[in-house]
Amino acid sequence: MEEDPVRGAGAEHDSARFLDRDDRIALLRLMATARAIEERGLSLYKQGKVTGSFYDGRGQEATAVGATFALGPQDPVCPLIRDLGAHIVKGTPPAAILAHYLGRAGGVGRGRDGNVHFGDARRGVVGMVSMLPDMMAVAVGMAWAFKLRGEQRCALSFFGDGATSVGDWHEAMNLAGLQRVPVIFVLEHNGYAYSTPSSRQFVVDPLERAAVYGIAAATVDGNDVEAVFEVTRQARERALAGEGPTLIAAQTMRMHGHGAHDDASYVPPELFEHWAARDPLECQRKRLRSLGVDVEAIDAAVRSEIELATAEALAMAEPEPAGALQDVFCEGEPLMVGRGAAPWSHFAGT
Ligand SMILES: Cc1ncc(C[n+]2csc(CCOP(=O)(O)OP(=O)(O)O)c2C)c(N)n1
Repeated sequence: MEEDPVRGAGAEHDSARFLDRDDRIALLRLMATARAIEERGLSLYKQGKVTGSFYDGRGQEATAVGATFALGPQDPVCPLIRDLGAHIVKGTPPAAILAHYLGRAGGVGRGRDGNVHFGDARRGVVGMVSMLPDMMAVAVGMAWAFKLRGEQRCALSFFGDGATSVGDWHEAMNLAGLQRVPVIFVLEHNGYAYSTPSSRQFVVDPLERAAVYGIAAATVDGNDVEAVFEVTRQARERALAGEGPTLIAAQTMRMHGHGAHDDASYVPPELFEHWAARDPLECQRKRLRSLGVDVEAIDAAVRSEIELATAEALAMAEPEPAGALQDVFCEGEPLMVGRGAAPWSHFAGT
C-alpha cells in the first residue's frame, strides 16, 4: 500500500484502488470549482447584486464532493446549503449557478428562488427544503421506492449536526433502519449548529445513535476528499447489496459564519487556525503534488473558467415579471430524479 502524504506513513489508504489519476485530479478540480463559485458569489453579494443573504460551505468542500463522487449516475443526492460541490459533481454548470445567485432568467431556478435552495432533477439533484432535516425523509422515500422496484440505486442526504436535534431526524433514521432502505446519510459534523456548539446541543453524539436505529455507522476525516469518497463508496456497496443504510459522520469545519450576515465571532480563533491548517483543497493539492501533478495549472484553469462563467451570468437577462408564476408549481408529470447524465460518477457502475 502506498504512503499517503495527507494521512502519513502507515495510514490506511485504499481509496487509490478505486480512483485513477484522472479521478484524483477531478476531485481537486471539483472542490476548487465549488470554492471559486462561492468566492465569486460572496463578492457579488457584497456588491449588492445578490438579494437576501449568501450561504457557503467553505471548508466543507471535501465532504460534499467526495461523497457525491461515489454515487452512480442514477443515484439522487439531496444537498444542503453547504454542499455546492454536490451540484458541481452532478454536472450543474457554474454559469447557471452564478446566474441563480443573481436571480437571472438563465439561472438554475430561472429567477424564481434565491441563494442555494436549488436542484436539478434531470441531473439527480433534489432541490432542498429549507426546514431541517426534511431532506432525510425525502431521501428515505426515494430509497424505499428503489427497493420496492428492485432498482440498483441508492439515495444520499447531507445534513448538519443541528439537524440531528430535530424530531424528523429520528423519524427518518427509524424508518430507514426498519425498512433497510438503500440510503446514505452524511452528517457534516462541524461542531456548530449555527452558533450553538455541539457540547450545548446533545449528550449522545449522533454517530452513537445510529446503532439504536439498526443503522451502520462510520466516521471519516471530512476534509480528506479521498477518505470521504472511500467511506461513501463502501456505504453505497452495502446499500446496493441490500444491507441497509449507513450514517457517515464527516468531521469537518464550517470556515465561515452561517451566512454572509454572520461573522462567526462565537468560534474561538484557535479552532479556525486548527482547521485552516487542514484545508481540504490544500490536502488534495499536497497529495497530487506528490504524484507530480501541476496543481497550480489546475487552480488557474478553474479561476479563469469561473471568471468567464461570472461574466456569462452577469450578461443574462432578468426574468420577465409576467412569467413570475410559471415553473413555480408542478404541472403535468414530475421529472424523475437522476435519469440524466452524471459526468463524474462513471466508476460506480450503474
Ligand atoms: C426546523 C428548522 N429550524 C431552524 C432552521 C433555521 N436554521 C437554518 S440552518 C440552522 C443551523 C443548522 O445547523 P447545522 O445543521 O449544524 O448546520 P451548519 O450551520 O453547521 O452548517 C438553523 C437553525 C431551519 N432551517 N429549520
